[in-house]
Amino acid sequence: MIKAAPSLESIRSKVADGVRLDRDDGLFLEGAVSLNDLGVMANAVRERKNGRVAWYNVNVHLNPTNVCAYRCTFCAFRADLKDPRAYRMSDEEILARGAEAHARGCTEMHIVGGLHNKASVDWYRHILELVHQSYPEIHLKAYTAVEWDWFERITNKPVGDILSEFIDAGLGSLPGGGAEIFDPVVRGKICEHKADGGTWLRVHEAAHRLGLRSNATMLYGHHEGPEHRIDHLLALRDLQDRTGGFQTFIPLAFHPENTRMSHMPKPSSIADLRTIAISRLMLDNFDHIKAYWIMLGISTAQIALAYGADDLDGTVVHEKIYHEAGSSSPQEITVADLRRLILEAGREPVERDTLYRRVVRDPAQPSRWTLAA
Ligand code: V47
Ligand code: SF4
Repeated sequence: MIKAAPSLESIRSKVADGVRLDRDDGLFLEGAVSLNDLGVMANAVRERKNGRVAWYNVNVHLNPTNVCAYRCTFCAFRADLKDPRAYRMSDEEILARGAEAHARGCTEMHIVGGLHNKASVDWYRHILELVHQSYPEIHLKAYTAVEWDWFERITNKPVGDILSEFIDAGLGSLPGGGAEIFDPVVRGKICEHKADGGTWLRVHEAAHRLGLRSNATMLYGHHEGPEHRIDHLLALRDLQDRTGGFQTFIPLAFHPENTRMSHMPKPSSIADLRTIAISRLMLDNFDHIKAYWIMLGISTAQIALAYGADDLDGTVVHEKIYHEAGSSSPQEITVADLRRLILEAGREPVERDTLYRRVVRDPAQPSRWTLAA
């Protein structure tokens, strides 16, 4: 039987009935559907999955080093070993960051950085041990698939074994970074030597098989086209069908400033909202879509809560990767501001931990928290 070409009506009825969209539907959404129509459909899916809730968390970032053996053309964060900007944090500095996170009542520390040419895997594991032993209540969401692949390359051990050793040191889950765009030709233009798309997926699969949850990302607004974005989403959806280990998807808009692609424009808010809505529609087996306010800017992130997103990420103290690339978002946001932004968007703010469990704060002492029963 010849398959009918997609139309807005056919996609609307699939979305209403909870029927999975296919690649042709995705390409149709990309090329022929208005932002308003995308938003209405994505919002329906978002409300089906998360009701009125918009999630946020209280977290801090730790980028232990900016020295990196790779040279991704989109990266403003990395430095060569001898660059005056190069740094590698000492144990004292890392522990001070843990103490600060504890004092602020953070439930999560997000740890990612460069692939330091002179650091051993032991150092990366030691960072987790340091923080975990002093502050075991803080969930460590650590190291992207690119870093795990690097650890595999420098130790010659299978990633499953390395992950198990790091779980013993305090690893709680994996962040979604390093996915960029899986298409090999586009990937070759922006990050030629680092882990390829198949490796990124293999690392996350290994993590899921060990019981770890992880996140997924997609970097858009550079050399990729609609077909690369749709194929990227489909590859994530396939893995999620097999493992169920992904928690949230985070579309990441390319920030050109201070990068080797600084001649390119930054994606518009329209492109941001379209990407969020299409992601929500294609990733039917993901519970959450995150509008990362640091990357989108606060206003677009707030509007994204009506275009498929149900999560704003968190207070994000000490973020470096986007601020080096010209993000004009503030360095951090207070919980009161996050809650106000969410309420203003007509949503119900709910604090979560990394694993999307509800967090309850002591009103008299907000840095004290427990998980809801
Ligand atoms: O992998 C780097 C991206 C990622 C630029 O898992 C850039 O909860 C745009 O993955 N312009 C790291 N993007 C950040 C990341 C992340 C962020 C928030 C939450 C989570 C999570 C994960 O940032 C990199 C790369 O894709 N990136 N430089 C840039 N100039
Ligand atoms: Fe290194 Fe990551 Fe920057 Fe690529 S994106 S150069 S792997 S720090």
